[in-house]
Amino acid sequence: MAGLIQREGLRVVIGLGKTGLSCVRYLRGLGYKVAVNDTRDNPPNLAELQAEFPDVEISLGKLDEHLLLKAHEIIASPGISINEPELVSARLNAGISVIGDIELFCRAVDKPIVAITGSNAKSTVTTLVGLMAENAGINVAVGGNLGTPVLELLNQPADLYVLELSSFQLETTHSLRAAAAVVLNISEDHMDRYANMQEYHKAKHRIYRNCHFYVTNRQDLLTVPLLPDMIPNTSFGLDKPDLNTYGVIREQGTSYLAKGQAKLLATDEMGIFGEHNVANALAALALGEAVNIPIAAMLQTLKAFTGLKHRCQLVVKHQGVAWYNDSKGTNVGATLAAINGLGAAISGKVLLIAGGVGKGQDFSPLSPALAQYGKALILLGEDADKIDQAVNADIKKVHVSSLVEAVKQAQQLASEGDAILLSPACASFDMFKHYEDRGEQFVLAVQHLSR
Ligand code: UMA
Ligand code: ADP
Repeated sequence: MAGLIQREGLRVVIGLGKTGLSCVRYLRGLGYKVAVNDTRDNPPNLAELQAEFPDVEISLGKLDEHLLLKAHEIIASPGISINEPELVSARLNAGISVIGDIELFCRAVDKPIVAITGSNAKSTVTTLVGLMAENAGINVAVGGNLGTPVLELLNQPADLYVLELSSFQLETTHSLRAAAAVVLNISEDHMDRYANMQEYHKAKHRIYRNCHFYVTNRQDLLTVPLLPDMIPNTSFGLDKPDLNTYGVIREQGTSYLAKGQAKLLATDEMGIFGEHNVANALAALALGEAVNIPIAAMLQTLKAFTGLKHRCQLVVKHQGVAWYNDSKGTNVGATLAAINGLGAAISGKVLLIAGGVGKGQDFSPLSPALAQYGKALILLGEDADKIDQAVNADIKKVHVSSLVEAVKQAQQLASEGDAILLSPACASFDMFKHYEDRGEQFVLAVQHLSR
């Protein structure tokens, strides 16, 4: 009976991006009355929504307090802050619950969920765990912040779900009971949405609530939850592992992924490179083991997987200079991993192309890595000046107004053995549609030069 009563209440979906549309479809499929509110005048998916659901009320241009107050429950897309005054008022003054699509998903699903968050490496680790399960013959569905809204995963039943969850998605989730949960790492990001690092940290740690097993990064204490010791857990790190934890054993010049004293795979047999990806592989192994993915399938996956597009991807080697596309490097932590990983692996120096929308970050942590490995810093986009002022390293700094110009400048400054790295440490939407667009434009410009 409770279900029937609930279905009578209006659901207001905020946002008409991918998430919003998937929520409307899901809720309408269950028989709920739905209205949509988007702060944009012309949001994506508007025509599609109107064609599919002509009777759904749509309110555009601002948060519509009047409509929100009529809701039984509000479903907010991750792109809208739940701290907007209209949403705070709906929650606190009118007692209306504000949830997200992940919450709807968790209420509907009784199969195990592997839940993955972190400032960086979420997509890589999520993809790895998904492929490991698939290669083991498990009926797995993979989605979340990675790209496919979770409610779309319900269209095809699965025995295991592997979800990438952002801090925004976790803020509106209450019923997650992950079979295995991880915060991979924490470094500054999204400071335009959080008052401070503590708030961001708190949002990320919601992933551990009611989990059955958790994995932490023992070299990043911000990933360790304050949970009772009775909850089974393990850790990963680039150091030598303790009994039952994951780490790296180094023997006669070779490094091995290891669990306890057991050597599992030489790191140079992995398809992805760099120390950060060794950490990512260890995290994936720990999560996979927690949901019983056989080790043979996991190791096979680590050998075969060569990485996702736009993450430290080699574009071309031209006249002894290697060009890398790390357009997904949208925060300082990711860019640092790329500079340090590449810098240690090449004979020459790194020329970094960076800049865009900095989301309120402090860029000064880039200084030591650039001082050690950098030759030039080529800056573009909204926060180019901020990066310039924050980076204190004895390297050449050049300002450009387009990516094509950045590529030309980089080519002129590079010499044999160097690597040119697009890893902006910033979001892309001041100059590009999204990070994929930025990466693709970079690849095109590089290919044009090397023809
Ligand atoms: N927006 C408005 N007004 C609104 C609603 C949204 O202006 O009323 C704007 C937002 O500020 C944002 C844009 O619209 O710039 C998109 O927001 P959205 O919530 O509609 O986004 P979706 O298209 O539904 O995509 C979201 C995730 N986007 C965000 O969190 C911003 C996607 O992650 C995710 O793949 C998708 O759901 C499926 O789960 C993208 C992302 O950038 C990749 N995530 C951030 C990150 O990885 O750093 C967290
Ligand atoms: P996310 O989904 O969290 O953004 P991705 O796997 O897409 O993570 O990688 C994003 C960026 O972070 C890329 O630039 C990638 O090179 C970098 N990266 C990958 N793994 C790590 C790690 N363990 N630590 C820091 N940066 C990383």
